[in-house]
Amino acid sequence: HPMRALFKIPRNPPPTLHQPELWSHDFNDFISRCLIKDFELRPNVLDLLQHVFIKQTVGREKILQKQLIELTDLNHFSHFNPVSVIKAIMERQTEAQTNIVTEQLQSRYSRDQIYTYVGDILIAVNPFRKMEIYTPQHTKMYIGAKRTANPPHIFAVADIAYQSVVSYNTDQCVVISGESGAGKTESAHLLVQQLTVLGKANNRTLQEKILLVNSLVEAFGNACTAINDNSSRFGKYLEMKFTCGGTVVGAKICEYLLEKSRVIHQAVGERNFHIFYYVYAGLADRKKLAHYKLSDSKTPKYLCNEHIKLGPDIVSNAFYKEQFDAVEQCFKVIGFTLEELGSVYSTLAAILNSGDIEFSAVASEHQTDKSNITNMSALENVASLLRIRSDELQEALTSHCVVARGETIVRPNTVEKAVEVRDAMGKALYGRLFSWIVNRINVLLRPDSQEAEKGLNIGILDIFGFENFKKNSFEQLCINIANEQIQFYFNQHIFAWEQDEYLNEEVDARMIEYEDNRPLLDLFLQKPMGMLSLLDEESRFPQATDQTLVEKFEDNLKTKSFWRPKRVDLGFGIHHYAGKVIYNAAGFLSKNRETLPADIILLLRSSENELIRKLVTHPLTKTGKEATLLLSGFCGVFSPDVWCQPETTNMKTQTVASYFRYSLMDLLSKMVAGQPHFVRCIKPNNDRQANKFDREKVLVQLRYTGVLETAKIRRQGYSHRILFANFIKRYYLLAFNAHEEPPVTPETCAAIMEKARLENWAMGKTKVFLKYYHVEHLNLMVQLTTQRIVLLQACVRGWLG
Ligand code: AOV
Ligand code: MG
Repeated sequence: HPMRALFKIPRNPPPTLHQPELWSHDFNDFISRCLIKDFELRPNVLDLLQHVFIKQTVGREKILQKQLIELTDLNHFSHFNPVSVIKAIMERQTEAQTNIVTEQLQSRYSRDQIYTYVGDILIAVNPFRKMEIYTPQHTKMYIGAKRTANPPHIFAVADIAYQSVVSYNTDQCVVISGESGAGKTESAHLLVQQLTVLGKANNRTLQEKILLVNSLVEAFGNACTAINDNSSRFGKYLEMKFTCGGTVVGAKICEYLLEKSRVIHQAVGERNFHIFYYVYAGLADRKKLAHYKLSDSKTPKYLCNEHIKLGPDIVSNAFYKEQFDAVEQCFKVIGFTLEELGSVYSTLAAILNSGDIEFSAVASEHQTDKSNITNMSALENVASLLRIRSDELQEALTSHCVVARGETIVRPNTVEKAVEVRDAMGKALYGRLFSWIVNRINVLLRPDSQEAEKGLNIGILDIFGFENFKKNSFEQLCINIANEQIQFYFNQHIFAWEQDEYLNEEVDARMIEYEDNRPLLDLFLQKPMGMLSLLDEESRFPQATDQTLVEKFEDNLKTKSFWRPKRVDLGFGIHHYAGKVIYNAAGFLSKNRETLPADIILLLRSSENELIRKLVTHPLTKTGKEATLLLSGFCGVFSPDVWCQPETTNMKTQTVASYFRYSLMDLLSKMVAGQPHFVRCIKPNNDRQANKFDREKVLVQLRYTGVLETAKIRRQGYSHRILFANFIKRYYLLAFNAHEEPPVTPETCAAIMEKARLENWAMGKTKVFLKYYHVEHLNLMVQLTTQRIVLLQACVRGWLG
């Protein structure tokens, strides 16, 4: 039949289509469900149309025509020709899909419904204002509720993750993604909030502590950027630990890739990490500035930008003071000692003071490249705060040792070099302080060993979102690669694995095309010719410059995703999955090398302050060999071999790029271990305004995150695949008597499915393939059946009694 050939209609249409009651009574609903909700014309709709048109059944054409016109806006048809209608519908599919999802989101957004499900993925559109949907009533409403019983909500995601942990005893992982300012961090907070309630933390303090941990690490790891006033400058993976019974017993944070360069420099319109301002204002309030060698009239250099010029701006800021009190409270509740707190403040104050150490060139007859410290008071301040000797600090900043032919020679530092050492010290101290706080939190919130052994995890991933500023540097490159990697994980999980499984199980499902960003990740991560490897290689040459680096990129990276824009010095462009970004390679090499001279490390180790000594004694993060081992042991679908082969050359110092690579793999290995749940945050406008829905902006995000393709695969694909035996064990009650033991065969499964009146499932070789709504339906039916059995038994007992 021509229609069959044209639309590849299966020879045996599903039996239900021949049951007229299905489409005659419920016709409108059926069509609209297929066309609108599924965002595409499914084969069975074609079947249905064929059935109606070709058999000219009961003169329904007029009604159908009207309905189709209403639904699809195909009013330009002068006469009703089924083939052209179907063709036109198909042509408009792509366009319609995109528009329908956007429209849906927009109309919901205008009704204050910021959450929407696409399949089992939650889309969250940032409201940019306080919503009354996180009250204790809402918390209650979403506990153990069927998904369709309540409007979509982030609490429902927490509930599903929690119920899965308890029912299936497997780790879960919630992956939150979206561009900068889209609402990831807020979503992560809400998840933790709901999970602590679900986990019925019987000791209230633990519940409180877990909630506070988030705020605490954010005070240290978040900052105001041009895009987001509370932008995460690190990646955070928070694991909540549960017993098999579902009680929360502890938590653990892994932090990734803190943007340390922010300590010493902030771009125009941006700020340093929140904590510096909080501490400054808080200490002023308590008249303790002098104690920490800070001035209330002169702002430290590291905090200066065009927003804040004067000390008083910070000192008299009431919000900062409040935040300082809150942070201190967090520290105390979580269990930090007062002594530790004092050391934390001293370290922060030392970093701020160190930024004010200035150098001048000393011109002498023999050596013109020596440097001198011009303001000794700043040096003294730093030394006293760090509890080290100031003369040794002076020496470590203005000179360095070289070992030549077994002899140690002291060489002076140029002003440039001295500034580099000073800044490296500031960055290192801050980075290590941050890691120390996180480690300390982990110790304080560790469940006692017995519980931890059998423990289950729900991990929540909240990283820094995709960024594209006017000027993008090394930090943006790392952030965007991390986002690229998360997108890859998403694709692998949603598309690649799914399709592999269909093939293996010989299930006939239509393949969905999606944007595979693997080539891009290869461009960054491949060894030895990927961008990060090239950067490392160039970082090893002392005479290399940022210019030679970009040239090296240009010579080696031959792909359309990389280009050199004209008229931009040191510029190069990357076409990321989320858009094109122009980077500026100025500073790439020094940012990548980031070496803290041994003299400084040794000096800090001699500190009389225990915390300072700790910061430089133990490597707080895995380095060198250990990292390489992890990398080489972790290859697979998520990280192909070419990304994680061990280093071939022996790097004396670990570079930021190689540490970054290690962190990415570490992060992935954690995510892969759990069953994922996805939350996609969408930013409705660039102005952070409430009630403003910029359609174009949303469309772009929907396109690049693959939400539309996800919608398709979640509708067409089968989100649940259950082994025959497990399926029968869970659901046999629906078709068999309680005492029966039906054989583990596909036929038994089919019998259950038919009894439950489900359609559109598929039978694999070893598994039943179900859509998520099937599982919900089955679970509900089992619940009802069990209730009925219990009732019956009660009645029978009543009769007998
Ligand atoms: P991000 O985490 O995705 O950005 P945030 O979670 O920090 O984004 O959200 C940015 C701002 O949007 C917040 O400070 C809130 O003002 C607002 N917001 C987000 N979600 C909600 C919500 N559910 N209700 C009310 N306001 C909200 V970045 O960390 O920059 O990638 O690196
Ligand atoms: Mg964030």
